[in-house]
Amino acid sequence: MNQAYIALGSNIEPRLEYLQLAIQRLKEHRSIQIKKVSGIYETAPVGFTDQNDFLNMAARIETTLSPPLELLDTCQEIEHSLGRKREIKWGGPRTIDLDILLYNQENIETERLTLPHPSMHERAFVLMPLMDINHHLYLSHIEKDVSTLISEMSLKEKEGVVQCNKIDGGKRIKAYRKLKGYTQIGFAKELGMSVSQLGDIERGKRVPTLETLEKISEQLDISIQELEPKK
Ligand code: A4P
Ligand code: MG
Repeated sequence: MNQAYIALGSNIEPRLEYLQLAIQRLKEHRSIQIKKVSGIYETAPVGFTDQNDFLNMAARIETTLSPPLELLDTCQEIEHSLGRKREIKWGGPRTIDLDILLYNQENIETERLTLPHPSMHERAFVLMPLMDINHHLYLSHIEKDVSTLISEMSLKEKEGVVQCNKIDGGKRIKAYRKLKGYTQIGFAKELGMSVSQLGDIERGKRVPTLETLEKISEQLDISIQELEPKK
């Protein structure tokens, strides 16, 4: 059996649905078994930055598809079936992108396929999901494991990659705030923070401190557990 890691990304709505559908198609494929999937991360676009934020995740699979070009064909069929069009030549918006990161320990460089994926080790939106799957995953082509690579990344790179449970926490704060009839400006004032700070929390871009959460829970008269991101 061959072991492979696949990175998935979408930045055209409904993003979550595209990810779910792609995982479902991989699952349904008779030559593929999904062994583990990562959490879902919302990530700022890298490269061509004038486009929507992505949702990214990764999966570890086992497959009898061999050589790896057969797996690439399958990934591209799934992309196509989910409406993927290639309008901007590189790195533009997409309903779904399936990249093969690793296929066993193979090193391949052909026109259609490069393995390991050439930029995987530089991208927080690939490495953070991979770390969910396997902390100690060792990338032999650069002689480092995933957690070391992440620890070497700048805070700025990592900040652009937010686990979705934080987004959910922010959404809940926004929903309760509206329920209680607060405007964003009014509520930010109550909390002693700026509107943009509160906006970042509600969009899941900033993790509220415990102190802020306590204030929010007091103002909205709900338990702090209600506000915490779901684990
Ligand atoms: N190809 C070569 N090697 C591989 C491989 N290991 N896996 C070829 C998959 N495909 C591989 O890919 C172009 C060609 O790469 C394919 O024809 C295939 O034969 P594509 O999917 O058609 O086009 P693309 O995705 O726009 O190009 P590419 O090179 O995959 O772009 P990137 O570098 O992956 O950039 N920011 C965030 N936050 N999250 C993202 O997911 N993705 C990109 C795409 C840019 N910025 C992003 C994200
Ligand atoms: Mg791609």
